[in-house]
Amino acid sequence: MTHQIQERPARQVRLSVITIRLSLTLVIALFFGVGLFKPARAAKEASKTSAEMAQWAPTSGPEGGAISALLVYGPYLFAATYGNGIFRSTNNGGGWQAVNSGLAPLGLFVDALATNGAYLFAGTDSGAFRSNDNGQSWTPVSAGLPARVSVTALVESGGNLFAGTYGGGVCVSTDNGQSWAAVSNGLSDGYILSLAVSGSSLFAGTNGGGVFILPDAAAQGYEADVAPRPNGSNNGAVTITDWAQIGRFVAGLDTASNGNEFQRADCAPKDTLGNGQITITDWAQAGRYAAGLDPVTPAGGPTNPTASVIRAMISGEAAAQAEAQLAGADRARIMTPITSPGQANVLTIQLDARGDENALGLSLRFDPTRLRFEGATLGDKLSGATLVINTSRLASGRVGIALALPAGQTLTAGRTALAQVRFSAATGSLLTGARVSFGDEPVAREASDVNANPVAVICADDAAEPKRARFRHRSQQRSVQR
Ligand SMILES: [Ca+2]
Repeated sequence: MTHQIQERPARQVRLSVITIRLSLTLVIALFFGVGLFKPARAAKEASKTSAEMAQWAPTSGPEGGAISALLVYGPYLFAATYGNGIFRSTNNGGGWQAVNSGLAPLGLFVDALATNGAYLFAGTDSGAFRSNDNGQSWTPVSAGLPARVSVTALVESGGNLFAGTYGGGVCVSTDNGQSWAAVSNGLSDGYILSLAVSGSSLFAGTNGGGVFILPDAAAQGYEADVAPRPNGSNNGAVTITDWAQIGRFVAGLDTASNGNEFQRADCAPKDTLGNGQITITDWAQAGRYAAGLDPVTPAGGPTNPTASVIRAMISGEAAAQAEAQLAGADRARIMTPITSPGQANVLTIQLDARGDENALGLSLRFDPTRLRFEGATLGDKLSGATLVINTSRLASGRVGIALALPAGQTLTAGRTALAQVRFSAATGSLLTGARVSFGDEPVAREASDVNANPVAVICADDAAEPKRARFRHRSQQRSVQR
């Protein structure tokens, strides 16, 4: 945030402006009101009954003083007041009920109302409040908001919630108010009175500084800045904890929320700020940001997994299998049969490395009624690498493996043992004829080069009784988008 948070000017100033504006409005209304009832005009309108003419009518209240905001939500009409909290009507204002449970006593000075999904939000002189029961009860959600400033405006854009504050600029929440982060770079007036959304743009009306535009409101934060979840540190620093968190997304141990978190996590390819898929290359790219090999970049790119990428994964897998069959040579063979149940057996995953690989991901499939996964360790020559195992799918015979060298480092060209995976025989089973093959769930097969570009690999695994499962590069890179 570039501006200083200043002490708030006296509220009275603002109220007196409102008072003047109201009285002007009254004068204008009176002036035109007189005109409306000129005889000539009345004759022109004679065919319309008075009920058909546009005409205001009072509702039954609420008896709450200055109404600062109105919101329609489902069957409810909400009226926020400055001093008496929030009123709700279920019959278009025929009756009003105060709904201030949790709001009183601090949050009764309400400036703004907004919704996002099933949540209602109120901006008050004492921070932000949230309700998930149609206003029946409210809880404060101000973590990360500047202290002692009013929330004067609230809008939703792309699933993110934006709060305008009086003296603290604009803040964004990507988790429905659980946490907030400042998004005020370039905002030279931090006294916000109004917010509006148009397409992907966010507009902020300030107290004297004019109207500011944030062109891509969905793009909050920085590429690969994902820790701490869900907003990242949002300060332009991408560190090893961000890299580790992206490793967890890649390995399927955590799932990035659609929207801004996905946008930041999907950071490769770098040139397009992502491709709608969080894979090994994203991990490698996050490593490059964390190591300072690439300058930290404002977030952008896809906000959701894209269907075309899912198709590409399927066709990529089928293509790799077909090509592996043609190539013939690099079939995997089944592990050494184990004759005594309970004794572990080691499967080595090998890669015929080109020498520019930085990170790899893959999954193994096995018959859980015959094999039990016991663990995996890095290959002997990869002691500096990080190995992440996803064991959440063992019951369905799947285990995910992701490994990465430190950013900027590569495998040595030639045949490399990536990992040793230990299996034992499931209870009452022998291993003879048991098979292990490559898969894409929970971790998609992909290798990343040192610059976070995908590297094509063939996973050859179909033959019976493999001793080693092998990764082998195809001669040319396969495009991720097919
Ligand atoms: Ca990506």
